[in-house]
Amino acid sequence: MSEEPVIVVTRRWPEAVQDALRERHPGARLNEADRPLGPDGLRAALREADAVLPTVSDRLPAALFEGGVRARFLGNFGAGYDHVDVEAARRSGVVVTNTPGVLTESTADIAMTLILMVARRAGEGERELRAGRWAGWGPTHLLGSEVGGRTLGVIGMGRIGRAVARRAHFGFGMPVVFHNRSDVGDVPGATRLGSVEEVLEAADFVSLHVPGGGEPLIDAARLARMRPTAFLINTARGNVVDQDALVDALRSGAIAGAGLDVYADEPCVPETLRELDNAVLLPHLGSATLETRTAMGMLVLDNLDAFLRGEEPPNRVA
Ligand code: 8YV
Repeated sequence: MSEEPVIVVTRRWPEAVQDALRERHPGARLNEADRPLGPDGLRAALREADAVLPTVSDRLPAALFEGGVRARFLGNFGAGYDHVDVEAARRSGVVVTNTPGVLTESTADIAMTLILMVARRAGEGERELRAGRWAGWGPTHLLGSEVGGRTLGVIGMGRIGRAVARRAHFGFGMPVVFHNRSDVGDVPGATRLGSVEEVLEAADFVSLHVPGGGEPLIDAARLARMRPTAFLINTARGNVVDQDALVDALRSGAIAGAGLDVYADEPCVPETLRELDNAVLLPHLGSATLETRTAMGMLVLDNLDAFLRGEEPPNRVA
């Protein structure tokens, strides 16, 4: 690309990344106000810019690519990209990249946070105390479940699944069972089972680490395979779980609780879920550390610059 490319960043990024982008591409359009562009703004960005750098908060369905776009590069700030119709992007000649690897540890930490919070009723306790409802220590006050020694079931043994398994097994002495569609070789401290159902039946905590998109992997029938004392942890994507079926399972006591960081239609979280005390609900914090978000942004820039130099970007997904 001989002339200075038009680059649109859809959200505000950590300062160090914005500084690096300004240095490399002084004309880049940043979004200091951090107001999501929305469908019209994204449609316009795809038509005005050579490179658009979106996040999970930007939906890019096929309709936005219809009629042709100017953009040749979509550098997603995030590992998951089910908010982008990558087939439509490919058909329009747009290269898509993501940011895997750099958010593994922070996302695994949030999965462990949810495991501990939901088992030990930490959210309930905090709400009680802050509301001035705590009447003092009691032998039967807010009794939770032990975590150490309980079985963790991991569905999707990629980078993040492994990082959670490592924490759980070596940090908390938890036996780990897992399911992965393809063979992933040996995972220290973990046993591979033949199906999702076997993991659901065996685990005290089920942690999901699969990509989003398509039909929910965990539907009513699969929730029914879990133990009534078990907890479901989701740091992957909201659409991996049938959210209404989950509400039913939490209400009826079919499962003991859930720890969620992601939702089907973010940032909407239905009242039916918010009113449940046995659900711990975080606002998509998986990768939310300054270190990780900075590393994610730098990886977006590396992919962008490789593309602009005419090289294959390191994290191309389409
Ligand atoms: C990111 C995530 O913060 O990377 C992912 O897939 O879910 C998050 O941790 C988000 O995607 C930013 O776009």
